[in-house]
Amino acid sequence: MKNHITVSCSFMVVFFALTFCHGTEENLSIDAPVSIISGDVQNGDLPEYAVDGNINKNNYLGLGPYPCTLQIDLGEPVRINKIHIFPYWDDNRYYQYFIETSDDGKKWKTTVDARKKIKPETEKGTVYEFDPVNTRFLRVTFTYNSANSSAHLVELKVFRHVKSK
Ligand SMILES: [Ca+2]
Repeated sequence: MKNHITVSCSFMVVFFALTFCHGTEENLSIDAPVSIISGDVQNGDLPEYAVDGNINKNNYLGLGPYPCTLQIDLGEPVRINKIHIFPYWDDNRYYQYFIETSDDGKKWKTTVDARKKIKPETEKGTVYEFDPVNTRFLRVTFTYNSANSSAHLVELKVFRHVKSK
């Protein structure tokens, strides 16, 4: 019993330590509204699968044909400097895409440009860090898929810029 309590307490300490240390890693896009700008959502898929926090190969937004664009609304302008994207992965498949940001939904800035990427996707996704930008909206445009004519986005995470001390 004592060992059980000790183990439980250890887990709690680790849990709080991780929570505290990763407090800057708040995922701003989770459950944010997703709208489709161009392309058709594949049967059985839902736009919200792209931001539901579930990073599972069977939980993605299928959209096509490329080029196709989806938009995420963070609700208010926020300063961000990191995006973690998880396109679908298998074998040597890769996607090409770019991500635009906008604080007003009118003027757009290309913040991530992966239109020449040929590195295969993996379950780890791809992290992009960049100079902080103020944005409320993000648009992800897929321009190519090496496996077929559609885009498949398992998850996209957006992180707030936190000033270093
Ligand atoms: Ca998902």
